[in-house]
Amino acid sequence: MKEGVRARRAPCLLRQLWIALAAHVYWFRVGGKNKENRSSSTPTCGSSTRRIVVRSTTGTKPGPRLCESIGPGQRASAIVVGGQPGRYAFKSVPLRFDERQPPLPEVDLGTVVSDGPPADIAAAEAVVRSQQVNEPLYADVVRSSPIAHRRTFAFSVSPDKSRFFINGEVFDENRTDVTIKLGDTEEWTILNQDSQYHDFHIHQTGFLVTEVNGTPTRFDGLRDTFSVPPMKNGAPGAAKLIIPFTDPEIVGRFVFHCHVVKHEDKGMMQVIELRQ
Ligand SMILES: [Cu+2]
Repeated sequence: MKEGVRARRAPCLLRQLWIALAAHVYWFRVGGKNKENRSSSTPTCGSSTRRIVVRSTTGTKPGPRLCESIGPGQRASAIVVGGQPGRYAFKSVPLRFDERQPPLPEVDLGTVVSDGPPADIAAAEAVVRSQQVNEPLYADVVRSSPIAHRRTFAFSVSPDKSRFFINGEVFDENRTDVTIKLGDTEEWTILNQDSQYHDFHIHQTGFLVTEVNGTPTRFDGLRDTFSVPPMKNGAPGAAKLIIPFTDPEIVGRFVFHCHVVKHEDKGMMQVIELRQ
């Protein structure tokens, strides 16, 4: 397998059958170790926002797709049921990263080899279902928390692309951009006023994505990075987040920024101060 892609048989970790191809169970973890948004010809997993696809290369028809956008710094895990014994391509699918540029082409990420005795999928699923915890999901606790403040942050770029802004400002480590009280849960709207994806990333806490371009999402986990879609037809891309600033250990100054290194280095970063 190439960098950033691992697969192993993991029937006990089965949570959801995303793809039912045949008799083998695999656990896929895909992530961007490299935070650069490199050119499309760079065959590094997660080097830019991708869609990940698992497709049969031994059958006559393409297999179903696992659709998850993976931006710089993002990770995704999925359980899939593998195919008949054989070799399977693991690759990204073309993605228009920048509305003003042609789509990034498909990139080979690795090869999955399926062989050995079939896993007992029904038994694996039964084990997982028996492990359910009878407590509210933390994501649901966050989702239902009262919102102390609502804020909007617009991500934009100068015409010559030399400066990358959040709310019209470039990063200044001596400036505090946002002051927050410990214990508050806030709703942030991230607007992308540029033609390319920007990857919102915050230090010290996860966040829930509740809406993308006005459409509610029901992903039941917290993230630390999310690719905010680009501006289209004059309308900015938009992601709505709920962020719990509730952990006493994170009191102090920290940052949020675009996870594309070239963008954060050119100013797309701000300072939060979380106070007691
Ligand atoms: Cu960016």
